Amino acid sequence: MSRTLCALVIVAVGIGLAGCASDTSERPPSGSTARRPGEDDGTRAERQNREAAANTALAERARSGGEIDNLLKNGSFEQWPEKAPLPTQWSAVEQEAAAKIARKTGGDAVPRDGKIAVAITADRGVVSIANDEIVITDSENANLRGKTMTAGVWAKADTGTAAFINIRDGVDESPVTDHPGDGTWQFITVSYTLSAKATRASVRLGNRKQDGKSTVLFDGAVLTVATP
Ligand SMILES: [Ca+2]
Repeated sequence: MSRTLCALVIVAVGIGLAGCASDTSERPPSGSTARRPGEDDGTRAERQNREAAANTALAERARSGGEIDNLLKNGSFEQWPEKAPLPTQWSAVEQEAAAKIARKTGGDAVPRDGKIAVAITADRGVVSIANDEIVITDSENANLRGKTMTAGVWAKADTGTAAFINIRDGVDESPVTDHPGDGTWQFITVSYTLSAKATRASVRLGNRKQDGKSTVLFDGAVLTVATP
């Protein structure tokens, strides 16, 4: 199926890109809104309400400059040696994505937080990074399993459906939240209840424009356990 036809199919039916991409890691992350094991319609709605409320709470705290209990060790990308391809604690999700990721200081790309931001230029597929330090095992961070987590980041993009954030837990992933594309710094959030079998809690930030030219900026990423 051609790329154009794929795009038409997605617009028309609003489904994912299954069957159109050769490499699943390069699909636009659609995320799962499906019912979880053991959930009925009522408990599913309850979870979704809890996640929506957590999004609002984190966004309000970030916009007002309130304190956030951030689990990310390098969410603001300040630890990024000049010659390193990626900020410390962050990895490229797609093969060769590192070539599309740049360290931005001052100038046109004034960082939103501290002195360094990350710029991600679109490729023909999705380009994204994810933090890699929060591993979940029976003996490590096991308390995060089943918890509702909220992630947020300051993002800047001139075009819609480009800059996105979502959460991955090693089993599944959350839906995506996009920057509106109005060219200003906006704090975007996403909440997700981790699987009882989660193996990690990672925030994925990327550019899903797939036009080979649009560049988006991210700074000040946070990941928190949502308070009930
Ligand atoms: Ca920064």
